[in-house]
Amino acid sequence: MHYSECIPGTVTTVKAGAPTHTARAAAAYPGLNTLAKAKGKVYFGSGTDNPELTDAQYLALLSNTREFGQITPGNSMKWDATEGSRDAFNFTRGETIVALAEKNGQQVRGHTLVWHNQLPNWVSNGGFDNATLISILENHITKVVANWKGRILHWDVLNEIFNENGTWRPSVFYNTIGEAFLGIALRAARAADPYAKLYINDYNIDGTGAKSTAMYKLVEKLLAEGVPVDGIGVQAHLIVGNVSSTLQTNWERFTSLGVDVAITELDIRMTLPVDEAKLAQQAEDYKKVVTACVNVPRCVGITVWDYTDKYSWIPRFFPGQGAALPWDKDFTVKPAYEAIAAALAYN
Ligand code: 9MR
Repeated sequence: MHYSECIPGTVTTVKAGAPTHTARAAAAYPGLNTLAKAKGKVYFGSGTDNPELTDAQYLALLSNTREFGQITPGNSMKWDATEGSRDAFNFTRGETIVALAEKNGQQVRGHTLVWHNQLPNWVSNGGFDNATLISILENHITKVVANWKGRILHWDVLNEIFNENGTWRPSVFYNTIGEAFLGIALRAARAADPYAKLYINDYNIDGTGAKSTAMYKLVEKLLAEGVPVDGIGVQAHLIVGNVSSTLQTNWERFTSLGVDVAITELDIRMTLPVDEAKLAQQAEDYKKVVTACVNVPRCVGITVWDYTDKYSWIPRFFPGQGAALPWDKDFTVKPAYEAIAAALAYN
């Protein structure tokens, strides 16, 4: 039996000679989102991006709510996409993703309001004084968040604010406004949409370490000051064979503060070419991440940073590496898929 026969609307062809054992295994599961919800999670989701939506095979599987109950726009809600020039907003591409999610019955994670990257030149090199930059920041957040008010489950309000050693990452916001920009941003987001849960999102905060401790201490401090923060986003851009053994401990520590944790951009990359041993190790690594989330009650959901290797960001940013996602570039499931499903089903 082919995978395409088992799950209609996902795969239309199976290449002759392609391995089918994992495809058959996948057909034995009811889908990752179904399994995640049965475990008490809010969703299993995927990142996506506007250009990929013209790929019918891609779109059909992305829209399958048995697999994905949540989607995140990979680029189209970022500052460069939404406010390319001052106070001139464009919500078109972001709206395409939100409307798709609503049509499918999926939740949206809004990504991202304040980031040092994909920030237009007019902001980063504008030479604004403190008061002006605060008003620019508040205006951006207020207008973007209000535009999708009531339609966004989580907002990644702050993205990648720490250096690896836990000190503040320099950015036009930090350099001009200082640490106060964090509370200003979070309060503006809460005021514009009281329904959305507000997240601080970062990478390399998977396991314990200096950066994770900095995140923990920041959230503790913000909460003590009455600043609204509902969750910590653990991006989880990981490397095969190199996944921390302290995921659960770290996420328990985060949630002990009274906030949620979401795994927001999960992928586990390998040095190419792909071989069976690497795929097997990758499956083990995915299992580790998913099991840790299952074991932490306030780990609310897992989002892979797109679901197919066809549209992964990894080869563009790390030449010679890739194959980081549970579906390969031909939309065939890898051993990682079965490992995720099993971790959700049996833990
Ligand atoms: O997936 C995004 C890719 O298409 C963009 O080219 C890139 C540009 O910075 O951003 C990628 O997404 C990033 C996310 O917004 C924040 N965490 C790291 C992700 C991978 O770079």
